[in-house]
Amino acid sequence: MKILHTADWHIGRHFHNVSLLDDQRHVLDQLLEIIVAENVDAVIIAGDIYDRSVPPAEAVALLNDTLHTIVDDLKVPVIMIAGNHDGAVRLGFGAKQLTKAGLYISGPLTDQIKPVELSDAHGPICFYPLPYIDPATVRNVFDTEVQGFDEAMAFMTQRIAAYHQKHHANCRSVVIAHCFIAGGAASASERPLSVGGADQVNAAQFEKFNYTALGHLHQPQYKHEETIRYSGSLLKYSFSEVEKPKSVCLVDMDKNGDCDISEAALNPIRDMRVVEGELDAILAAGKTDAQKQDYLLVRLLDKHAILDPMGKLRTVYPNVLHLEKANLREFNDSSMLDYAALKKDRLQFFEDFYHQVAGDNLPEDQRTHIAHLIDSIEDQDVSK
Ligand SMILES: [Mn+2]
Repeated sequence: MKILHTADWHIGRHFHNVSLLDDQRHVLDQLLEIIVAENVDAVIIAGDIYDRSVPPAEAVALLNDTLHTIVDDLKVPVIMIAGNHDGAVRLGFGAKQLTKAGLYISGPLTDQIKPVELSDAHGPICFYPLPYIDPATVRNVFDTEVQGFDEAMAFMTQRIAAYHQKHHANCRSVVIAHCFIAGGAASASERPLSVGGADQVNAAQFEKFNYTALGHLHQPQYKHEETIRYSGSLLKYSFSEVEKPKSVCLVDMDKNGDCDISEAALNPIRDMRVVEGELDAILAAGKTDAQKQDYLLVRLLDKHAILDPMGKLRTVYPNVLHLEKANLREFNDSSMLDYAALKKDRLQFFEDFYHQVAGDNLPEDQRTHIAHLIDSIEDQDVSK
């Protein structure tokens, strides 16, 4: 069976106040092409379908169209779970009815463990969809005393493994979960599940399953074993991800449950990039840049003040979203109050200020000029 594993669509997300809906539609069209080209038998979406628990209407419409094409037109079943961004109850609307059509939605956690069974020529594969859970939810639903995310997930995976052993011991198994695997590489675009690393769960608890389709971490990666895997998000959702292209996982499972795994790239209309340099050089290079529409973070290295740098950059790069002045960043990093500095005179204060902003010493001619200026101001003060 060939399974397409994807996650973290975050449909409806905004980035620096720009809607990413067109970008999301573009890569979802590619995802549809991959399903056809690769003869995919089943699609897994491992949580964070929407970006918010109450998604905007256009986001609902885009998901509706996409699922309709996959399930109804292409006749490929979809199994999806609620992530920490989704409103589990809302996502699960109509779930029981939709199973008849081949759409399996796991909304809120229930005490029923019931796999989705899909078959290929070698027999059935049991898919166990587990929505995003926190320890309090597991305590409430199962009347147990689990503490922490790792214990809560271990409780669930042990229950699933025991159920599978009892009812489907000869079937292959896939678990779908939304969690932070300990040691995984995070990006700046995941919302923390709890503070201080207490949200991390051990990867080894998933080794009893033939494949584990994970969501939450936005970089494609695997932990512990190649079959315990994050597909990564649909798009780059932060400037921390500029170097990491996005993809979906294609999992070809054989009759023994062994998996041959590959990645299919997702190519956005607008990439996300960081551009660094002096304003004039950036503007000149931008004129021949084939990717002018990309979402940019610009890091300006100019030492002098510039009037309306954002306006100037946007004449060439319309989607500059964030601007940093590298020299001003140093200033911010070393802004601890230094009591010795308070004893300096006005000229020394200005020299320090110049050094922080320009990253260089005040030239002698300008120093003389400023000294005269300060003198004349101080003379006026005295005359009052
Ligand atoms: Mn996410």
